[in-house]
Amino acid sequence: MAYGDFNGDKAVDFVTATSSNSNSKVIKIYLFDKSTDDFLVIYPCNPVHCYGSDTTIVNIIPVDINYDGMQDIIYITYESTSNTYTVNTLIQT
Ligand SMILES: [Ca+2]
Ligand SMILES: [Ca+2]
Repeated sequence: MAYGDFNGDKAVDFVTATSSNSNSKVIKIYLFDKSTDDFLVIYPCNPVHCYGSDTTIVNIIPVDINYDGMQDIIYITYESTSNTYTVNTLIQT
């Protein structure tokens, strides 16, 4: 889990890589909605399961990659059959 303000409303949001079949495969962003005091859940990947059973999301790092003032996400995946780590990005548009 990592924290950041992904929609620029100055309320802290968070992002998780959730587990499925003991591996972390689904990235969810929880945006805090100040009007309802609750979180709105966003799945950046569609369909919900971004990766197959051989791939695990091992780390998530919120960062503004393109310096536009909006928080983006770097996440690292591990693919077990090829034994490789990959750095991936989710950039807000
Ligand atoms: Ca926010
Ligand atoms: Ca950005």
